[in-house]
Amino acid sequence: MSDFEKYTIDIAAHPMLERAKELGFLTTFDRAKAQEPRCNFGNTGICCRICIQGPCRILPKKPGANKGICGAADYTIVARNTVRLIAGGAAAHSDHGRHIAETLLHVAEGKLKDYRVTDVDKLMTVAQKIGVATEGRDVNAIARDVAQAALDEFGRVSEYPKLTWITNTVTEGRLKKFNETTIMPSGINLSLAGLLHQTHVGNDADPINLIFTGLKAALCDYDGMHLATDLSDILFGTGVPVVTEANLGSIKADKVNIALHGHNPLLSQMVVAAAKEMQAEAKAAGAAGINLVGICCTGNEVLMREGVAIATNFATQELAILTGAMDAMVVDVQCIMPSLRSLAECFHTKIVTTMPIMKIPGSYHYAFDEYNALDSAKNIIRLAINAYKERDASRVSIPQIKHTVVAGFSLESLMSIFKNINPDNPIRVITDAIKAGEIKGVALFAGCNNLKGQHDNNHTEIAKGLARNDVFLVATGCAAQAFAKEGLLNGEGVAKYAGEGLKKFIGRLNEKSGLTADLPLIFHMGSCVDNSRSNDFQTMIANEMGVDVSDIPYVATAPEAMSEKSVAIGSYHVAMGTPTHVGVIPPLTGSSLVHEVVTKIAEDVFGGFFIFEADPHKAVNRLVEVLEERTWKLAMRA
Ligand code: CUV
Repeated sequence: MSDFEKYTIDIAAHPMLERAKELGFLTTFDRAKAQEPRCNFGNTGICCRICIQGPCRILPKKPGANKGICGAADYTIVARNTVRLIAGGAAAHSDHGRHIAETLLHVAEGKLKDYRVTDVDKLMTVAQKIGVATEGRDVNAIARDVAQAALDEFGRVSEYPKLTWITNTVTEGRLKKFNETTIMPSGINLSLAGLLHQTHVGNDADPINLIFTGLKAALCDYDGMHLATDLSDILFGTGVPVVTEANLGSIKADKVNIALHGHNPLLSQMVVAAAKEMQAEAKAAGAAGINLVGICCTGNEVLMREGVAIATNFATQELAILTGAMDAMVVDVQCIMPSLRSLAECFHTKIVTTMPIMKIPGSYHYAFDEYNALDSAKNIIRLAINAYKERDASRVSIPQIKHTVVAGFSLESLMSIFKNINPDNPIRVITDAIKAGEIKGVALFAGCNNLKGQHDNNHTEIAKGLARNDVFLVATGCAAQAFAKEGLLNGEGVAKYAGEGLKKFIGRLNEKSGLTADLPLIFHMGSCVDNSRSNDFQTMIANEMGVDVSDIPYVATAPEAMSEKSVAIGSYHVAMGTPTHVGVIPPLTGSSLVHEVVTKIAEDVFGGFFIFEADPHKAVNRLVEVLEERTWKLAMRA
């Protein structure tokens, strides 16, 4: 096996890594290797850098050094470090949500000419869900109240009322649990600032108290994600099934290629709209047109709503530039490697940053102006068209590898497929299949890439293993993109990898789906914030079964978790009662106490717990075991 094959299972990546080597450019794969061996203190979470007397690291056997200078024990340090990761993730997701909410408010106030309420049905559903009056009211008035309710989630400083998007979306059982355990937040900013205060030097030393605060922050993550999903649907439409393609082969040699990368759909949606209008300009420059491709969650957002192809996922973002055919890469926030800019120097590619909180020295910054959003997008496309004119055709080398993708499964679109089978009670399509033993339950695949393992391998191996075991699979984020690139998001994926029960189940859906394409092995639900769609799915299943979410056979897995956001997502899933697998050993093994709490004791309190298992095959066995145990318990209750 060549080094490149060891790095990633994605065969489109191999020739690009070869190319990087020829150019002398060290990719993220090389940089990951260069970081080995990792510092054991950092790797196990017992390096404390919270005050500048430090860093302190724990040497268990050295008298005096078995605690930090302040006396903090391993469990305090590990707990503080972990909950600070959660705060970072929750801040990122919720700030993204806040940005969308502000835009919706400005739309409702008639201040923005380029945005509008696209999905009025969704607006009504969300308004009713959170208690905003709709009867006889104008769309903009409702939108304003919904947007204001979302913005109120951030600045509230009193302990009541509690966060609206949690209160109105989870099961009664969860609500009771969150209140009893005092992890129910009222204000997002309040909770996150409170966490930073609590973890300051000389503050809370109690790991359990810290973990509970961490879970409170994780619920803020859930709230911010959920409102981001809802409000994005209202502004841009709720995803419906689309057929598109994925992998580097979706980059076109004869077109102006623009990659949309990051997380926030506010600008990328405008780029999609502008591209439709500007095909002629691209043709005048000698290209066959404009080709948009997505990377990371912005890519997932425009895939769901516009059918934009996926170029690649997080770990291989640099490789899109190495094709020599990428004219511009437009980035907004989160998961954007600073290395893109120096790599772009080797080609004609323009890296365009667009948000005030995400700049890269040396790249182009086109400040995104929501008041002139379409013009902002057009200017960026013009930059790409000009870059195309500088492209050196002799340096273009696009791996001709891509797969058909059937995606766009918002919960609404999934339910409308279920509705074709059971018009009166669509959710029973899945609960009946679980009760009949046709499928073993549901697994959500979420999260990133992490080069501590072979890129995309954990994602695909675990998915294939669970599919063989008749688990219904939904996915978001870079996990969904890994599946797309590997050809699992289409009917062939079902034929190759589904067990008999799952095959039958999806076959039944196919018969009545009304779609021209066969349904995929794994249902792509969108970006990371769209994990909230999966949470709503869980809630619906639990309510239909008459139990709490902590009782249903529904698991989550982040096979290649990387970001702070993934820590926040995983943590709130545990609070939601979900057994949550992480395929990378996170930095908390330095405290056996914290490790025990999150992998075992959490189950007694919340019903959910973490499973840390780097081996994909062992992970499959463990997840199937958990699903079978829950199904068995449910059958006992019946
Ligand atoms: Ni938000 S957070 S690497 S792009 S999924 Fe991809 Fe998804 Fe993780 Fe980032």
